[in-house]
Parts: sequence; structure tokens; C-alpha cells
Amino acid sequence: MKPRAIITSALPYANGEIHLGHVASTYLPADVTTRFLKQNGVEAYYICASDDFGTPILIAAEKEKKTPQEYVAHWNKRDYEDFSAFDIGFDLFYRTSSPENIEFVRYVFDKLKKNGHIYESEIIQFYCQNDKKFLPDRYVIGICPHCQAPDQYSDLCEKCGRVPEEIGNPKCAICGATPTKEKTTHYFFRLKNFGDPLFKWLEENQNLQKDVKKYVQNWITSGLVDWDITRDISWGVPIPGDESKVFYGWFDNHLAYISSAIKFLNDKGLDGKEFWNSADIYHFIGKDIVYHHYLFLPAMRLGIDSEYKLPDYIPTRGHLTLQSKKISKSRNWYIGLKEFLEFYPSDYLRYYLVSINPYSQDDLNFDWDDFMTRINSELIGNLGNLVNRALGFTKKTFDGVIPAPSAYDDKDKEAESKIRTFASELSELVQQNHLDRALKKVMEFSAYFNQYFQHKEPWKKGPGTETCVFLAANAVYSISIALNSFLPKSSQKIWEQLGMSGNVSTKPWKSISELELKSGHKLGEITPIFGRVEEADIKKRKEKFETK
Ligand code: B3M
Ligand code: ZN
Repeated sequence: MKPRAIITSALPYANGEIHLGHVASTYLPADVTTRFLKQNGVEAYYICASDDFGTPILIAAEKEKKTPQEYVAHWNKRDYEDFSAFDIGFDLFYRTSSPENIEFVRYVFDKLKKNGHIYESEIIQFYCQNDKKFLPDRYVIGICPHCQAPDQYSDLCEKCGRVPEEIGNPKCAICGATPTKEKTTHYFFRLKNFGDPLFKWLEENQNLQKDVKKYVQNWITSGLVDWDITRDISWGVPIPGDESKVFYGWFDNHLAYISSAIKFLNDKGLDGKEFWNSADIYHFIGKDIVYHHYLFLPAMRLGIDSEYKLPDYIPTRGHLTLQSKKISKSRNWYIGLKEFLEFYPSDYLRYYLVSINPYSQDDLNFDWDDFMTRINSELIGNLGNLVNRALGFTKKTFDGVIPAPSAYDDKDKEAESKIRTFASELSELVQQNHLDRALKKVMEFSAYFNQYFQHKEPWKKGPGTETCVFLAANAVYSISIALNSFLPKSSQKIWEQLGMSGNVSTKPWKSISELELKSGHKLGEITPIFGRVEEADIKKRKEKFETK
């Protein structure tokens, strides 16, 4: 861990609501990591932005008879509200259409050009004589040449997932007319120049996932192709020297990681660039955008002489399926984040999504029954039970005051050593990005203390009762701090029931293992931390997915 870190997660397109698929693979893992780093005294900032430019957004805005500015402003605000309700603690949620990003994108382009990584080339593009527009990407609909599916976009067939070289029976997506083909001049980024340095960077960076690295290196070996970075539309970052054209969205969006971070840091009175270059840089992403983050993004940074350092970590995770089927907005097979949080506390979702999400490209599945079982039997049956039992017993038997321990027997010594090693064992897992295993470790710790309590039978009030209560209450204290990055609200509740003041997130990580709850300390009010997930309720939630 370096003393500084900048954490980003893939920027959501400003054209629709955030759903469970989004948060599972990127926003939640990034949030947990940031909170953990902060607890460890790292000066860490979590930076994100809405991805505002691009053809799909322009089309969507036109459909709603809004200006693209109005349209993206709406989604930027709504996304931020939904993320906040889920306790995603961005230090800044900005936008790719910010003046800072526009200026930075143009600066990067000029520097790439100066360094010989940009060239111009004439290409043939569809053009609509009716609308007087070039028709890139989603502006053309036709038949996929690979699978013959009708009504597919010219830049992606949603049926077979391939990129059609030439779409059949092309039609303008705005007016339906058959487009003509016209010449237009575009800029290209010489990705080919970067095969060797990219290969070397991948080779040397030990923090990147090995399996992802391998297939990216295979792409490089099989030959990179230069990138068309120009779009003949009005909504985007205008190209210096050719202001009627704009950059392709993937040229400008990831630059907003840097421009937003620099704005945030400079506004804080820090030297943004110096901070960036001395920090650990994390970009959390889903596996569908590996190409952009492992090739395009680092190549562009290399192309500007690594003026802003390349990422140290690109934690890449699989996609969430829903009831074992692919999430699809258009088929209404998805759960909106906002809607979910109207029914269940954010910590339930955080618990569930972290638990089922390994540090790998494997897909993970949201299942309503599994969600209910895990919350009821693990979160409530194990953790809620320990907190209630240990603190409730102290309340009842010792008037809420932590007793002084007497002599330790072997079982007590073992329990104490569990607490002493907990902080470092847990920290190791989080640092290796194994958030699911780390959370499991907290649950194992809790299960251990449930058994310890059971074994000691303090309700018989025999010798050793005080020691048992002292250690069990200290285990709850450890859990309260250890859980903070995963379940911020619940961990704070436990903290308050422990009779502690202030915010638990400010407690240093090492406190987890230091048995800081001293005898004589008085606990707060004890009430159950969690409420059960009811079966009848889950049945209702599932209805939407059963009629399909
Ligand atoms: N806006 C969303 C996606 O493809 C896209 C990410 C940009 S990250 C710089 O998942
Ligand atoms: Zn197809």
C-alpha cells in the first residue's frame, strides 16, 4: 500500500438508470476497497463521472426532444442519487462533458499528434441525404452479416455479439431512408505503435490479473489495429483544428479519470499531477471493457510520455446474471438499484453482492432465494446473533458494563489470539482484492465467537464468565471496525450499541486486533441490528421474473 491512492470505476453512460449489474462488478468492489484504504490511513480518493458523449446518447436525447446537455444532466444527477443511496462514497462524481475534461482531451490529442501517433485518413461512411448527417455506429440499422438478425446496429449485433464489417440493407436510424456512402476524413490513433511497450508493461506489472493479462498479450501478438477516433456528429469533444467533428467516446471517456481527479485534487489545494504520479492508481472495470482499459488507455498514456502514470491495478470482474439469465434492459430483465433499495437496506445488497463476487472474470448470479437465505442465515443467524447475544448478555447480567476478565483457560487464550491476528489476516485478503474471501473471514470470525460463547455457557455464571463476556464483547468491537468498508451503516450501528461515539470509519484498522474495549466501559442501547427477509415478500419480488 502506498500512502496515496486514486480509485476509479467504469464511468456509467448517462442514458439510463443504474441497476444491480452495474454495482456488482465495479462500483461496490471499488467502494469497499476505497473505504478499506482510508481506514488504513491511505490518502485515498474515489473518483467517478458520468460518460456523457457518444452516438447512443445523442439519439436517446433526440427521441426525448431534449438537448443532449439537458439529457445527460438528468442522468448525472439521478445516477449520483442512486449511488449515494447505496452508500457508494465517491469523493467526486463528475462528467466527461466537463470543461476540464474537454480541455484535457484536446491537450492529449495535440500531444499525441506532436509525438507522431495520429494520422488522417479518408474513409467511406454512410450519409443520410434527408437528415444531412453522417451516420456513425448506432445511426445505421440493418441485417447482421454474421447471423442474419434484422434491426441490428452497424457497430454491434446484439444477437450474436459481433461487430459487423458491413451491415446488410442499411437504413438511417432517424428517418428510415437508405443512406448513401460518402467520403469523410477521420483521425486515427496509431495503436500499432504500442504493441511492444504495452506487452512489456503487462509483463512487468505484477498487480494485474494473470488470466486477463494472458489474453490481452495474445491480442497484441496477433496484431493490433489503428483506431478511428473521429465521429461526424455534433455531440462530443470538438477536434482541435476540425471543430465540425468530435472524438469517439472511447477516446475521451477514460481521460476523465485523470481530468476529474486532477480537478478534485487541485480544488483541495493539492498538486493534482504530483499526487496522481505518486499514488497507487486503481481502475475497477467489468470484463466487457478489457480491450479499452488494457490497451487503448495505457497506449494513450504512453503516447503522451507517461505524463500521467499508468494504472497499477485494473480489477476486472465478471457480469451479474439475474435468476441465471443475462441482464437486459430492453427485455425488462433487470433490477434497478433505486427500486431494490425501496425494499431492502443497502447493507443487505452489499453483503450479498460481495459474498457472491470472486476476484475473477467468472459471471456471478443474483438469485432471490439465495439472497434471502444468505441474509437470514448468515448475516442475521450468525453475525446479528453474536452481536445481540454478547451485548445483550452484558446488558442483562452486568448492567451493560464490560466486566474485568479473570484468568484465561486454553479456550480463552485461543479466542484472544483470534482477535490478535484478525486485522492482519483480513487486510491481506482485501489487499489481494479477494473481497468475497475477506467478508467470509469476518463471518468465520463471528461464527467462532458464537461457538465460543455457546461452549463457555456464561448464563450458568460459573468461573470464567467475566472473561467470556469481556472477550466476546471485544470480538464484536473488532467486527464493527472490520465490517465498516463492507457494511458501513450496520457497522456504525454496532459501534453505537457498543457505546462508542463518533464514526467508526475513523478508527485505525489496527484497532481491530487490540482489544480496546476495556472493563468498566458502558455499552449503549441494544436492539437487533437486522430484520429478517420474509419469504412472502421474496415471492412478490420474484413475480416479475416468473411470468417470462
Ligand atoms: N461508459 C460503460 C461500459 O462500457 C462505459 C465505460 C467507460 S469507462 C472509461 O461499461
Ligand atoms: Zn449478428
